[in-house]
Parts: sequence; C-alpha cells; structure tokens
Amino acid sequence: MKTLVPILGDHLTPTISALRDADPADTIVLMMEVADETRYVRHHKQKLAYILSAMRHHAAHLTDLGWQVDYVRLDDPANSGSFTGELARAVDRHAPDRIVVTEAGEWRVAAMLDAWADRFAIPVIVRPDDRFIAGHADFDDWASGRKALTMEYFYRDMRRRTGLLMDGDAPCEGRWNFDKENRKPARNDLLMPRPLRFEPDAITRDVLALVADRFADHPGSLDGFAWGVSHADAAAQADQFFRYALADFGPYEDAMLTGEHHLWHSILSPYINSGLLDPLALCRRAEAEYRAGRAPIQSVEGYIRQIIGWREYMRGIYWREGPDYVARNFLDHHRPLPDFYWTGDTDLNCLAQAIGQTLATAHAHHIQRLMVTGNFALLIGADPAAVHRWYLEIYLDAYEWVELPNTLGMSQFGDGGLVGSKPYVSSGAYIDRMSDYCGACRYDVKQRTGPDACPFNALYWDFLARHQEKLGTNPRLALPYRNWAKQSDADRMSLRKQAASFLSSLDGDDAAG
Ligand code: FAD
Ligand code: DLZ
Ligand code: SF4
Repeated sequence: MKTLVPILGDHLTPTISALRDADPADTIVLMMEVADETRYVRHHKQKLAYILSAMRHHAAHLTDLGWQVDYVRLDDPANSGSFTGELARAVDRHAPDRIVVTEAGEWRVAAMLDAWADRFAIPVIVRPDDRFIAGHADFDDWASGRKALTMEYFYRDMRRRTGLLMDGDAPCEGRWNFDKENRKPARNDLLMPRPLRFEPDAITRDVLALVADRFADHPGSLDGFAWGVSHADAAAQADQFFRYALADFGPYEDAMLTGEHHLWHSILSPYINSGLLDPLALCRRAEAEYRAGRAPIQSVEGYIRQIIGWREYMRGIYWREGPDYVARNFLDHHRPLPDFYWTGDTDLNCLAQAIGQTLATAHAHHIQRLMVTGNFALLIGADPAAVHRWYLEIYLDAYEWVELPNTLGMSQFGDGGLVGSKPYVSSGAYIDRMSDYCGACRYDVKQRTGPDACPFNALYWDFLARHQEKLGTNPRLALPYRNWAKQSDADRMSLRKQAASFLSSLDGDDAAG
C-alpha cells in the first residue's frame, strides 16, 4: 500500500511513530518548508536557520537510510506556502493510498491534520507521538480528580514509571528532590565548561543566505550562528555536556554571569524538541553517570527532573487545558511589551544582558527567562499573550506546547495558579544574589526609591499592592504581604509613587529603555 508520510519540522527522528513499521519501497516521506510556518510569528533569524537546516540535514539522513524523500524547499516557485497546500500537491504527484502522520505538536497544526481526512479522499492515520513518556491519556489519568496539579507529584509518578533513579520502590538516596543542595551563585573565576560551536557547512550556509534574504524583518542576528543542525552534531553536544557540565549542573542551575551564556546548562533543548535527541535516552545516560560515581545525585536528579518532570508536565498541561489556554489573563494585564525586548537597548543591566544574549544566540537559560525577562514583564503588568508571542518567536527551542505553559502559566501567572502555586516575582535582591549583573548597572539594587533605585524594587511592592485582592490570600505570599503591611504609610506611598513614575516612563514611548 503506497503511503505518504509527512514529516514536520519537529519530527526529525528517524524512528518517529509515522515511519515505524513503514516499508521504504512503498513509502514517500514528504518534508515541506512552508511560508505559513516561517511566518506565524516573527521567529528569530537563528531559529529559522536552525529549523530549515536541521530539516535539510534530516532529509539527507533519511535518504541515506534508504527512504524516498520528497523535499519541498521554501524557494520552490510552485510552493503553496502551507502544509495542507503542499500535501495536496504531493497527493497529486504520488497518488498514495493513505497518509500516515505523527500527531502535531500544537493546536494550530493539529487542526490542520484533523481537516485532512475530509479534504483528501484517502485514509489519514494520525499516530501518537511516543517520543514523550506520558501520553495524553496518561496525563489526564494523573490529573483528573486532583485539586492541584502539582508538578512534583507528577514527577514522582514518572520516576516510578521509568525506574529512573529508583532503588526498588524508593528514590535513590532516600529523597525525590535535591534542590536544597542547589541554587548557588557562580563566580567568574571557576573553570567554565564550553558548549561546542558548529561551523556552518554548505547546507547551513545556503539556509543562512536564504534567511538573511527573506527574513530581514525578523528579530535577532545571524552573526556567529554556531548551532548544531544534524543528529551527529546534537550527539556531540550531548557528549560535551555529560563529560564536562553535568556534575555541576545542579549547584549552578540558577546562577547568572555576565558574558557566560551557558554555564553548566546542557543547551540541548532545541535538539530534543525538534527530534534530534531522545529525552529518555539522555536521562538514562545521566543516571549512568551517577551510578558510575562521575556525577552527584543533586545534579543528576535535577537534570532528570527537568526532563521527565517539567518537560512532560508542560506538555500535559498544554493539551489538557485546550486551545483557549492562550487567552487566559488572570491578573488582567494589558501593557504592551517594551520595545527594548527586541533591541536589548535598556539601562537595566540584567535585562540588557539577558535580552542581548537572546538576540545574539536565540538562547537564554531558565533563570534568565523566568527571573529576569519574565519577572520584569509580570511586574510591569505586560499582556501575557504578548509575552507569550515574544518567547515563542525569540527562542530556538520554542514550540507552543512547551513555551506557552512555561510563559503564560509558570512565568506570567496567567492561569491563576494552575502551573505555579505563586507568581514568580522578585525584587532586585534575588537578581543580585544569583548574578553579577547589578555591580555593572547604573541603578543601585539596594535603593528602593529615588532616581538611582533599582526599578525591580518598587515594582515588586507595587505588584503585590495592586493585586492584593487576588493574591492576598495565597499562603505562599503570606510573608511578603506581612512585610508590606509592616511598612509605614509613607514608605508604602513612596514605593507606589516610584513604581507609577517608572511605569509611566514605559508608557512614554519606552523612556526607561
Ligand atoms: P537545561 O537547563 O540543561 O535543562 C535540561 C533540559 O530540561 C532542557 O534541555 C529541557 O529539555 C528541559 N527543561 C528544563 N526546564 C524545563 C521547563 N521549564 N519546561 C520544559 N522543559 C524544561 N523550554 C523549551 O524547551 N522551549 C521553550 O519554548 C521554553 N520556553 C520557556 C519560557 C519561559 C518563560 C521559561 C521560564 C522557560 C521556558 N523553557 C522552555 C524552559 C527552559 O528555560 C528551557 O528548557 C531551558 O532553558 C533550555 O536550555 P537547556 O537545554 O540548557 O536546559
Ligand atoms: C517552526 C517551523 C518553521 C519556522 N518552519 C517550518 C517549516 O518550514 N516546515 C516545517 O515542517 N516545520 C517548520 N517549523 C516547525 C513547525 O512549526 C512544527 O513542526 C509545528 O509547530 C508542529 O506542531
Ligand atoms: Fe537589574 Fe536592578 Fe540589578 Fe540593575 S540593579 S541589574 S536593574 S536587578
């Protein structure tokens, strides 16, 4: 039976479910570079270059493995610009008996796949994406009937289910979570592991030229593009991480340092999310490092939790909450995101560092995303949908299923506490403790009011005051609200005035930037 198998840009896994039992002699693999996908948000230029180059490398890899690949390029004059249009053309070209596809990674594309069955007069079989450990029904089973969808309990189930870091029925070393041992600031004089840099080959150079030519209006820079684009590249970066960084991953997971973009992070999320690396295999390898005595439990447990805990949990939330999740706005925030999110041109040094790095590389690590750019957006009352669009366009690893619950849920509290039990807000003190940014900033992190005061300080208290009705009864905010109440009326008034003046400077055409 002649089968057409569309492989989407995040399906770059040779053993993907749609290909699993297929006969190469009877199967046409269809890969499509389409304008709709490159334009549904203004993707960072490096994100476009990465995806298109990784797709081209994957097509070559599949061909080497014996598959017949029909590859439609973006600059093909006949390209219709959409997945459905390209599928229609491919059906005309190949006259298949059926279409087999692995489910899409987001609601927008899932709706297209659903419509294919009506549009084409042949069966369309949509298979589950079993690169994830928890299927949709597994997550629903776990979630239904629970008052709170606490990630930690989901994670424990995933540990039991995979057997990762388990000694029989008990967690290794008697605890599920070793975060208390982590969260150390880092110093610049430590010997820093370096992620690999990949010199663009001929395929990537072609794609870089295409992106420079067609997407000049998109944010970010292509200069110094050094991402891996093939299975071999991704495997080499994984080796680098396990050899040089995993052991210290835990302790320095939350640290931020000027000029040090990666610290002990793995920098593997783009490869995992597009399919070049298998998340479960990475976790098994991390466990092997622990069992061999080469990496301590607090690093290995922390790393595995991010993948079988947070990553799987975010996907479960995305599909469970439905396509309307994107419209939630619990705190009723409507401010546009300041222009400097697209330029890095601001005198708040922490933001300039995190955004500057993001524009240069399309990557920033979790605490930069959560406690610098995310924290600031939440404190100023930015519209969560606008914040979501920024994260979706600006990061190389951003696909809606993982980006949206992280941004709207965890970072912006837009879902009112489904993902996070309290908003991730902080004053400048947190950033000062975890980074070296404040020392080089024109603001003084210790001051709360006055022209040199760190804007995060007044904004923090103002945020709590503004949202007292909605957040005042949250037990995890009891201490900050007690501290707010303890301050004199005059202090509270001057903090609120300070915040109001900063916020109106943002309204005044980004004057604070
Ligand atoms: P490491 O720090 O080395 O972590 C190991 C792995 O764990 C990552 O490769 C990733 O696969 C996984 N992981 C860690 N944290 C999370 C998390 N919160 N959710 C899902 N997976 C996680 N991650 C994305 O993959 N895509 C996104 O679009 C994305 N958007 C985010 C938006 C916001 C506002 C925030 C706060 C976080 C977001 N994250 C996103 C999660 C996290 O920041 C990135 O996964 C991480 O920075 C990737 O870098 P790394 O591979 O070096 O991760
Ligand atoms: C993100 C992206 C981009 C920029 N371009 C393409 C493309 O041209 N062709 C393609 O197959 N996939 C692309 N992608 C990734 C898809 O948007 C991704 O596969 C969907 O989000 C699936 O849900
Ligand atoms: Fe950021 Fe405030 Fe520190 Fe400046 S002083 S880097 S604005 S936290």
